[in-house]
Formats: sequence, structure tokens, C-alpha cells
Amino acid sequence: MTRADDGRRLWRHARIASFDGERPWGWIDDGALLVEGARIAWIGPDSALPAALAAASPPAAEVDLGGALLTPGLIDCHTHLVYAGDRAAEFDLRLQGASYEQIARAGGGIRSTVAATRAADDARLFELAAARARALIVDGVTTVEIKSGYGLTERDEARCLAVARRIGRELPVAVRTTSLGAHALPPEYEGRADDYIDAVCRWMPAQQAAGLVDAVDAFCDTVGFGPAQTRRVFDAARALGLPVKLHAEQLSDQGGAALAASYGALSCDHLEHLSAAGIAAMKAAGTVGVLLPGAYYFLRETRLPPVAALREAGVPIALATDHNPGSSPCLSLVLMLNMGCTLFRLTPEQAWCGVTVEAARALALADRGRLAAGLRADFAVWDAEHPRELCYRFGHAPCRQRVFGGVADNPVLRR
Ligand code: DI6
Ligand code: FE
Repeated sequence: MTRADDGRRLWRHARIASFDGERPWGWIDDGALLVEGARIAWIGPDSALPAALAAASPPAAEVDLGGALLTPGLIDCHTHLVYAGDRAAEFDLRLQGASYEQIARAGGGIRSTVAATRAADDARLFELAAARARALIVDGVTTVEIKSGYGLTERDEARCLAVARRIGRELPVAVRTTSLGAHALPPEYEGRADDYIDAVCRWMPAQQAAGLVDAVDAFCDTVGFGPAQTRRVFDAARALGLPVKLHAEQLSDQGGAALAASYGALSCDHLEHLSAAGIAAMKAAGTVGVLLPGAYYFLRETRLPPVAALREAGVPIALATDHNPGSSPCLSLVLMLNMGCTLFRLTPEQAWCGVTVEAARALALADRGRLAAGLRADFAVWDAEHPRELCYRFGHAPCRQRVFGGVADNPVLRR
């Protein structure tokens, strides 16, 4: 008999939503998945397994999933995980009638998060961000995008990006970093937004040289930065060969999506106020629309993103948590499946594509988001029989097991 191969592990008798191929959900009714090292070696119907295994040595370990659901690991393609402090007191004040301006004058709002982040040392920032990353991990996430944007000085932005990189090194999750210096105007630049944008552009080469940045983002809105300032950030990114993405059309229509698309943006995110011209530009550029129902819900927005028009135009749609302390203090991508369906009327399959294939597209990662031979062995096993159950229930934590780069962890071990 051939010797068992230590690098090969087999998962059998799963209901698999692979999101690969032409069938809805990439569905495999009684499926098997063979992992070799960090990659998927074979996936298909369990009945076809003997033939698939015949030519090679038997796997060292075999798990019978007894019909449980298996999907790609979830991809959260838009988060602001690195910051200190919280805004729970601000939440309380708002519910007692305080306005956003009153809160800002009393030292609250985004600037309070910036002050707390600057005051925290690297170890504390890591501890806080790692706890948030763990919450996403136990919910089935295997890849997360993390933005800077609460440091807003050269040193503090670099520190936040370095913390994000450290999460990718020390926790079982893949991290993509995004430099978001153009998130908000720091107090020391009050009345000098153009000077601040100059500074953001000046910091970028050093961030890239230090290996801290995979993409560049900006917040283009009335409370953020204008299109001309966004363009300067994008020009600086382009000069370094860095891909761009944009917080676009969240609170008003600034034409940000069309601007970002003209730079070949990976994604435009939020999009509640997106115009028909913005949709057409995104379609032409292959830009992904990232919907963020957590922020829509938490800010009690009433204007819906144009989901039907995006769908009709064939713009790929992703879904993310937008985890941040001010507008979406949410740490469950599974909950976004439900909110994407209930609030934005995505179908369950569209919502699922939004946290798998399309989220991978929004991060330009071709080796994940689907389950197929040769791709990364990043997947999750759920206490469910069909993925639509995760869209239908909410407030639950159905992830039974997660496999990251071929290595299984137990999501019940939370700390
Ligand atoms: N859009 C948002 O909703 C958050 N940032 C952004 O670009 C708000 C961030 C905060 O209030 O801390
Ligand atoms: Fe955001």
C-alpha cells in the first residue's frame, strides 16, 4: 500500500457551495475536497473521489462532515480595524438628542478616535485590532482588508499600517492593507485641506518602500475631501503603481465613482448616492461596487444604493462590514449577509458572491473567493445545510470550523 501523504487532507460528505463554474452557487450536493499543503488539490462529488485518489498516495487525515455546509472562507474587503477608543458615549448622546456638530465641539466624532489612536502605543493598537480581527475570524473570515485613516500624521499612519501587517503575520488571516490618509482633515490642518493632501501624497512613497501598502483609498464627500483633492491622491498612487479605491457617493453625489473608475479603481464603496453615469463608468472600468449595509443601518440612512441598476448594468457587487468606530462598529460579516438581503434586497446568492468571489475581485486576489483545484485552501464549515440559511437568520454565529491555508482551526477557541 502507498504511504499516507502528511501534506494531504481530505474533507468528505459536505454540501459545497464552491462559487465556481456555471451551476447556481457552484453547488455540489455530496462533495469532497482534497487539500495538499496550502492549496486545494481536488474538489468534486464524493462519488468521483476513488478515481481522483487512485493515482496518488492516500491522504493522512480524513474528516466526514456528515452533510454540513462548506463554502469559501469569507473575505471582508473594507474595514478600518486599527484605532483606539470607542464612540459608545457619542452613541448615547446622539440618542439623547445631541447633534453631530455638538458632539464634535465637545471633542467627540472622528477626531476623538484620531486623538485616542495617536495616544495609544503600538502594542495597545495591535492588541485592540487583533481582538477585532479575531471576532471576524471566528465568524468565518479568512481574508480581511484593513485601512489606515485614524493616525493622520506620517508616523501614525505608518504605525497603523504596520499594525495591520502584523495582524497578517501573527493571526490566521490574510491581510491586505490600504492607505487612507485622506480619510479626514486632522485638527492641525484646519482650513488647510490642500496642504494636508500634499502631505498625504508626500508620505506615500515611504509607506510603499516599507512594504506597508497594497492600495490607496480616499473619502470623497462633503465631510471628506473634494474630487480635485481625490485626484491628487490618485495621481500620487498611480505614480507608484499602486491601485486605488474610493469611499464614493456615501452622503452626496460628488462624481467620485466616475473619477475613481477613470483611474481603473479596484472598487468604489458605499454608493448610496451613485448616479447612472457613475454606474456606467464603473462597468466600463471593471470596478467593483462594495455595499456597506452596516453603515447604512447605523447612520439610519434612508437613501438606498442603486442595487437594481448596478445589477442590470452588470457591475460586480461586494459586501463588507466597513468596521469602524463611527459609522459601523460591526464585527460580523455573516450579519452583513442578512443586511445585504433585508436592507438592500440582494438575493442570498448575490449576497454570498459579495463576501466571496466579488470581494476577492475588489482586492485583486485571483487565488481565493471560490473553491477550485489550485486555489488557496481557505474555507469554512457551517452549522447549516444551505448558504441561504446564513442570510435568513441573524444574530447567530454558525461557523463550525475554518480552514486557512490548509490549516484547520477551531473558531470556538476565541482568545
Ligand atoms: N465613511 C464613514 O462612514 C466613516 N469613514 C468614512 O470614510 C466614518 C468614520 C468615523 O466616523 O470614524
Ligand atoms: Fe469605510
